[in-house]
Amino acid sequence: MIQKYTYGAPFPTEAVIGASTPAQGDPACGEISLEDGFRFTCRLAPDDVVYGLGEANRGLNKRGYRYVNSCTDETTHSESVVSLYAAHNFVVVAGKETFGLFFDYPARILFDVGYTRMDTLTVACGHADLDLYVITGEGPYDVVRQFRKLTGPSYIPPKFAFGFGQSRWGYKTREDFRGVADGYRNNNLPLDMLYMDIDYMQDYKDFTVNGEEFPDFPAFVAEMKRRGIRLIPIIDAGVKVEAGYPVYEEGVAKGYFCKRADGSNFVAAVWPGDTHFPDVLNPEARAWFGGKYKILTDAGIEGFWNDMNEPSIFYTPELTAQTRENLEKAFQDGTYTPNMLHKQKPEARGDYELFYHNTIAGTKRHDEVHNLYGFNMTRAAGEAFSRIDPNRRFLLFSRSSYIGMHRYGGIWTGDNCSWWSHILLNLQMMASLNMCGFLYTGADLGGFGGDTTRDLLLRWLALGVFTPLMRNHTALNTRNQECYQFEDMDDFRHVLGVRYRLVPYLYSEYMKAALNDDLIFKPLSFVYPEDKMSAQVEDQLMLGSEVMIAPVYTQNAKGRYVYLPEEMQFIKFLPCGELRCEILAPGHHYVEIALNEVPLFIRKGKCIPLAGPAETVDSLDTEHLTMVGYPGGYELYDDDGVHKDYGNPKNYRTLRKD
Ligand code: MIG
Repeated sequence: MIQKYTYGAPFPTEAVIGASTPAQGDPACGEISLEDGFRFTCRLAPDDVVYGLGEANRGLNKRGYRYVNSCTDETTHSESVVSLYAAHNFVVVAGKETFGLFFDYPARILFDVGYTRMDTLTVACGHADLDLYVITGEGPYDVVRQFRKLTGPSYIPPKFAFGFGQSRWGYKTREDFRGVADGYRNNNLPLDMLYMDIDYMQDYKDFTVNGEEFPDFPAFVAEMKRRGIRLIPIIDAGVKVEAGYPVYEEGVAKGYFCKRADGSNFVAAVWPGDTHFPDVLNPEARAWFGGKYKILTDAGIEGFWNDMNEPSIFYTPELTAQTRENLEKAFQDGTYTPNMLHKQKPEARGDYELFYHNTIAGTKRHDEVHNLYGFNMTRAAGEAFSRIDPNRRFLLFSRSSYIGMHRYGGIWTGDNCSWWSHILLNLQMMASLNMCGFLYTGADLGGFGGDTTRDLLLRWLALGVFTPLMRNHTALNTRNQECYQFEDMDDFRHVLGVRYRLVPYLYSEYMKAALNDDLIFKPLSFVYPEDKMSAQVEDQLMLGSEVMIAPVYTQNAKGRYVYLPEEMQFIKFLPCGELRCEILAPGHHYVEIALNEVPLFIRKGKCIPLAGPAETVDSLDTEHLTMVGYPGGYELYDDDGVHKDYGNPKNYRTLRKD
């Protein structure tokens, strides 16, 4: 059951599209205070687990810390970070009593999950204008599934998006891209996508291409496509202020950019220098900005990643003036410290109080609707794609997001680091994100910030093999991270190869989850509610209905401990191409997993299909699949991967394992 409690005058975020029952008074599961903004409080029993929060730091069980949902460009995801790029305001308290809470509120909101007091959950925000949805059900999984119905179906990418992609901030020239394509193709390393970071643009102007490097961009897109590679360009939120640049001029003429209080266009400096932000909370402006993606789809582009849409701001002219004043004063007072020059975040600086949106609910200052910006930038693109070609799927994922955006695109989890702890964080986030509707998602494999190592990349890829978005991405000036940059390339060829062998299964499970508002990744406790130990497992996940995954995430380890709630078949993909299968009894085991092996576990009585090797998704032979696991059947979903004919019964076929 879903009950909706309305406080004040909520902003229409459009996160929810499903049905709920309006309720009177306050929810029975907690206490509400409206004294100072809004505050929800409830007691947590000692064994209660708190799931959810989607893209957030720390474990699957969110207990023991605080999280501030305020979309932030955060480049160091250390343990103490409280805000990342997204605001996914959904939690499930599971235990003594089980219920889900969705706080549909578009601005900064605090989740204190046993931080101030270990036995207390507090959710607080500045204004008592929100809808609170309280979901009760049979258990956490049931609650999550009801929530997923409430917020609508997840985005479905084209099938090629299940291939492997290579990215790096720093590829600039045609020769850079050709070089990476050669590195993969000439070494028979599978690859489907090459990502274009900001340097493909002319002076960082959205929807432009550097004309000197790419004199005939459609021809270059076609050249790559002939090699089985799709180019996926980045789009940033800010539109460069530059006379003669059509996107800028049109936006100004039509009044589609965010405004200051005095009605002038708000200026924020980002990569292009001064920019204006398209007012994507205004439906007309959103349609206009979305329409610009057609410039690139007309050139043959089939996918995009939307960046900097928290929105990230380096500085504003207002801030620059203010900073100078503060510094001058500090010099005079003798209170100057070098810290004063330290880059603060736009929220702390007050940048988000400097501009306004023309929304469906009237004029709103940005800080009041802050968490909806990335959502609506991506929605702009998603809605535009349905106009450009209603029956075709485009690849689309975003950095910033709010619940509701999952209907329009996926997300990547932003600027992680080449740290072992971030493999585990990647795993844990996958399940939390699925709970919030984000199915097409993944992390920068190998790590974005810092220098990767061969073993870190291999272990991380062995997790990435299972994440719908499988992309190796790294920052400017870091060590080369493409799979052909390391010794014994065979190991990389093997691990990437396992991904392609699994694509029919992963795609099938993705589509079933998307079409039934279900999850691909689940905590073990969702599948084994009776098994007490399962609720404590933080480093393994259930994948689809058949598989459990347990990646190695510590350096120099030769294997790991794993917990099995029931008998399972332990499968290792060996570098020679063979599989090693072993039945393991329920309980704890130490399993050996070499650096060049990919482990997975098949649940008792289940089986999964495997394809033969391939170097692109398009060249996979999905007709001839072999089955592994226990004798029985598997219902495979498959389709052309391009169009939207999801309801066709021909998309299902049953495969058998003897
Ligand atoms: O300020 O476009 O998270 O993936 O490589 C950095 C350059 C801007 C941040 C993204 C990252 C991307 C980078 N961008």
